[in-house]
Amino acid sequence: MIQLFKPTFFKCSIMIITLALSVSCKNEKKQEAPQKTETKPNIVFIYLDDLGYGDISANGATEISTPNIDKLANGGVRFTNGYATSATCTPSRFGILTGIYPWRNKDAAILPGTAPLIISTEQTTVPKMLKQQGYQTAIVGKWHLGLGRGNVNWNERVSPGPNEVGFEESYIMAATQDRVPTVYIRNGHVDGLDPNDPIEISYKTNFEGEPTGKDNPELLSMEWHHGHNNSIVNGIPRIGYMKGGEAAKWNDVDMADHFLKEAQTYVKKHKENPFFLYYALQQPHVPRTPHPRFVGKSGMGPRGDVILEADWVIGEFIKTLETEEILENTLIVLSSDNGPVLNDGYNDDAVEKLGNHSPTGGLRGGKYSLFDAGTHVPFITYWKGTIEPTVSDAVVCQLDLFSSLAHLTGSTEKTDDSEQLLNAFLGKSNQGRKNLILEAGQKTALRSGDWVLIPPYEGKPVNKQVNIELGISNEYQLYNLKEDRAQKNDLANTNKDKLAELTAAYHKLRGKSDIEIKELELK
Ligand code: NG6
Ligand code: CA
Repeated sequence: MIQLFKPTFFKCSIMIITLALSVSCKNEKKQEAPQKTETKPNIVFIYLDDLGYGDISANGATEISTPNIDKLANGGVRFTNGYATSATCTPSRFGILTGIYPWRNKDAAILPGTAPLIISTEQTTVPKMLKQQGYQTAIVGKWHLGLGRGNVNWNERVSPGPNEVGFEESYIMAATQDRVPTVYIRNGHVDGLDPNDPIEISYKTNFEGEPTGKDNPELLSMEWHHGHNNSIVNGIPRIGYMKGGEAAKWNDVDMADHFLKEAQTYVKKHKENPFFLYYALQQPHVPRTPHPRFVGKSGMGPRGDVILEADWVIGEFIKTLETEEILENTLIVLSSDNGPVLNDGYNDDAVEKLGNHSPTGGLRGGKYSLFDAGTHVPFITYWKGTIEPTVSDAVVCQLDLFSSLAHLTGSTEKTDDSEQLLNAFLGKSNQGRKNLILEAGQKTALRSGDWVLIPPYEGKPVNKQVNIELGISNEYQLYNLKEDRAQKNDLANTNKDKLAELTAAYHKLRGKSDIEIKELELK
């Protein structure tokens, strides 16, 4: 073997490296300018839909095994305090792509399939920012941020959409798997549309002669529990009414394989230059339709089966990065748009077959909730050969990816809401953000250090249909997550100082002036 370094040279290099490291550590706090020698790895967001903190074995699940996600978690940074901005899909997706708190946008709430685009085409987004840095950009999977400007004609090019907010290529489902239109859309065009069988969509009224879940139970292969009783596609009753577009309708059971293929093809075609791929999987959102290969495999019914399926496609996707020899040049961020839910509108045994599995991993609440499980989700960063495997307790939010990735790639873009936490994302620092505003159903709470403050709200404390506590109370609630992970002990009455401190911090972050905050204190 050739000896590359003579011992003295080696010693010397170590000294230089140590010196450089100590200088860079000292500069860490001050350093705001983008990195001088920017690096441009491929960047992939693997974004799951409704996957809970406790749904992966890397986070402690014992009843289900997710070896491929675990490989990323155990070979990268596994965040124990990683957050989506919101407890539902649309606002979280708005947050991760814009770096702006979704509660600043009144339209960032669960959208119907006919909703107009809620990201301004003027807005800087993660893909736009990366495009400016020379990246190729694409989305494959779930969109759910609206399309068009209202009254979309699905038989022409649907625009504006992902391609108008920074994605050079898009292959998406418009909203959710349980909402019409149940078709894939490539760069604004419905994939496989027969012009002689045009698509019509309405979220108000059915089209004459079309069967519905409500009136035609005999046509159903999956029973609805609440909502989900409009048009029937592939035996599954959906939200919203659809007519036409037969040839273009997706096949639910191979959706995961279908998106995987798109993602793999994209990688193979674009690997020569840096790319950003937002790979937004549909699992384990309802309707849960595992491919026959996975049916019955989890023993937990379809919800468990589609988690295994998601884990498998993630494994296949990583294999592609490996065989294309770009895994070591790819930063992967894996997370979920919101916390878990069992019965989200279909009778699919998610409750009945749960057994001892805890999708929240012991956190309180779930999807839709201001309690922690609504937004506290699996969060992993992985970059083979660059990120050292570690577990991080830093509080990080998907919102922070915008400024952090800008910093990584040499862009000066940032937003007020998105904190630059690149060192935390790369596992080099345990320093996360101090304060984070969390959102559920357009109500907000504050995570501050180990503490959570939930302000008083009117409304039902429990969503009975999904059987989830929403975190709503007409009193302030205060929890210390470090001592009380399950939010069982409300300390609002016993720790008045902390309550006052966090209340002031919360109102300040939500934009109240000092005078308004004083007035609130006096009440
Ligand atoms: C709710 C749906 C639920 C799910 C959710 C969106 C009903 C009764 N419930 O309105 O099934 O589709 O919207 O989920 O219709 S999300 O993860 O995309 O935010
Ligand atoms: Ca979701």
